[in-house]
Amino acid sequence: MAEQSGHAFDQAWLTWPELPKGTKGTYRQPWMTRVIASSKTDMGQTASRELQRGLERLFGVNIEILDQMDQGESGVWLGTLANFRLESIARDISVEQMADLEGMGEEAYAIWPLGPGVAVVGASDRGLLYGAFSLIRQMATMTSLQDMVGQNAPANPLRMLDHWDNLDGSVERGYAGGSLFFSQGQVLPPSSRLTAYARLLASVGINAVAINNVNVHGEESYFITPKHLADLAALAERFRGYAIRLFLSVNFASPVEIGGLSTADPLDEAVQQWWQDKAALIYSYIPDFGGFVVKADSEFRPGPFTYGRDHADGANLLARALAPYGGLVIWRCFVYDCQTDWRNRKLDRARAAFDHFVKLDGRFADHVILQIKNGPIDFQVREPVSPLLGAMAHTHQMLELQITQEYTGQQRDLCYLVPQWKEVLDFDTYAKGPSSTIAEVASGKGLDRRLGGIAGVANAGNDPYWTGHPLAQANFYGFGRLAWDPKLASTQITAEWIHQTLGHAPLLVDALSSMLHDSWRIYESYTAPLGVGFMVNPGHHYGPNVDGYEYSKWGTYHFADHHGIGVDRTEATGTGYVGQYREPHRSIYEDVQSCPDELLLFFHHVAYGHRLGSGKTVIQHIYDSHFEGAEAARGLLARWQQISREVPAQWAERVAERLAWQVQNAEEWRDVVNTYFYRKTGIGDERGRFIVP
Ligand code: GCW
Repeated sequence: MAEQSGHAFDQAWLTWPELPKGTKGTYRQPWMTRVIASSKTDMGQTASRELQRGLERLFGVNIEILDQMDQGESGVWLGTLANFRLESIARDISVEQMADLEGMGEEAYAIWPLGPGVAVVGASDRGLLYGAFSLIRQMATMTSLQDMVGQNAPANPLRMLDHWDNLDGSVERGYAGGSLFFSQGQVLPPSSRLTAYARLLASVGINAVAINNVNVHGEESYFITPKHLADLAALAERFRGYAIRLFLSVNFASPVEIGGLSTADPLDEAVQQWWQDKAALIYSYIPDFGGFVVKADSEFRPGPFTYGRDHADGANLLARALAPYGGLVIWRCFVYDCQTDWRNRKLDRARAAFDHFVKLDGRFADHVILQIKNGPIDFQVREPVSPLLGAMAHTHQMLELQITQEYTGQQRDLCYLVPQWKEVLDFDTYAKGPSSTIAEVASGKGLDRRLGGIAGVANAGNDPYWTGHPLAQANFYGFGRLAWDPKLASTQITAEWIHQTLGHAPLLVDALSSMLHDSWRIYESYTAPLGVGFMVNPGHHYGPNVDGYEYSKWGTYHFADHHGIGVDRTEATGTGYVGQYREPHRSIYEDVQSCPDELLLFFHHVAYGHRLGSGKTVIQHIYDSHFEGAEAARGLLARWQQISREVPAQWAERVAERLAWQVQNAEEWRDVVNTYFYRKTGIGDERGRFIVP
């Protein structure tokens, strides 16, 4: 990997830059140079080595690992609750506290005072690994030892990354080089790069990874056969060392395409047997195999509809095969008609997931989790929250976010998504009355469900910085942290990432944090206005093309004419989509006066002279936001130049290069969008700025 002045780029947020001298004093205690590794399992040893590495880097001293703690000594003690009790060192910790930790599940950990030192206690070895990373993270952000004390467990059972990687090494919607797992038709053998990746995942608590594209075609359909299983098992083993379970995306038509059967009908006995045999085979190679991710009847992928069956039939077929081994079926709800008639304004793609799935509530097997995108359309910079989340009281569900920036700048433009995800997670569905937030619903707790979680479409590849744009690492990091604890403040997540990745200078931390925090709104302001979405170039989805999808079959329209713009999704006069929400959202969105400005064109078709809540007309808002957005994009580059000397030169250059691209992109968006609407409406900019006539 590229290295410069001791900065190994592939360490990302595990770089752990040395703490400034003054801070070291607070922590510099003689006992801190000793890690007592009480757990002797492989994972326990991994945790100890991480802690050793973290402390060495943060404090710039050598740290020794000891097997046990001698009488009267202290240190950073690391072990499981079982080890803790056995060593009878638990004098300051009450029986209740220990029982508490035990009750929080195997992934929980505690940080407890131990004499003058500190103990990191895992409910299991997995908890221990998370505890070790937590101690380092908190030291890197200079948290006092008193403030670290306490127990911690993940809010979400499943914290997952979905890779859209293909066997030829390409990555669908990937903006960070090629696949980490595949190249030229081969599954790559586990490498040090894979270990580095697994460490990054474990450090933020990711515990599941699907490594292949949900669009499963051709050779990837054979992943569940002996042709590839031994190679995949080697990857699974490497991930296992970091408490991560491997999942695979599968092709619903496999029984036909690779099995020689004449049907893939979920109610056909031979098909059921076929999947059961496959499950047995997979588990003989990968004993802790996580399960299948399935995209069915969506964007030309096969599914149960071919056989006149529904999605419960389809998902249950696979669940029955995996259930004996504890495997899960993660069934995606991104199901809609992509061959729609754009001339029919009553058809509405936004309705599709809810219309397909809600009626199936109660019919899904226990091992099925429905995976639901955050918005009803497709990962736009601004969308309302999907009304399907929380709408099925008897079905396991999880949230799907897109970390890879398909529609949010493709890791060329800076767009920090943590603030967007926070808005989604905090949205109240009212599923069980007030405070049924998306965070509660996704975790399963809000619906009294056992399973649940958050999946993110991964944004990393074999790029030396992992993510193309080095600052896009913050999205990767932030996703993991929010999946662990959706209540974390985005400012805290950002600070953690900067301290662990780049350094501790207050100027750097403050200025970079505010750049990151401004970036989503900036991106929103120069792209599609007021929640209307999809004014992108067809196919690759980067850059402006206002009518790119307007007369196509994909179901993503803005309906701009010379009078007005937007999609009427009201119950009164539109597609009725608004009716999928519970109150009070239904009334808020239905009424053009109460609908929030940023979603106005998603829900309503209005005249260009319509006044927004902000007091501006729609057309003036379009002009202002695009002029200001392009200006703010230029500002990001200037802001970076102020702080870039604080980071390694190559890093700084890569970021500067991306920010310069962003300036061009933002100007192109500004000019194309403003010109389009000026020509459509004939209404000039109140402030007389230049728009091409
Ligand atoms: O956002 C769209 C993408 C497709 C993707 C699809 C999906 C993997 O443009 O590339 O396919 O969503 O989520 O299935």
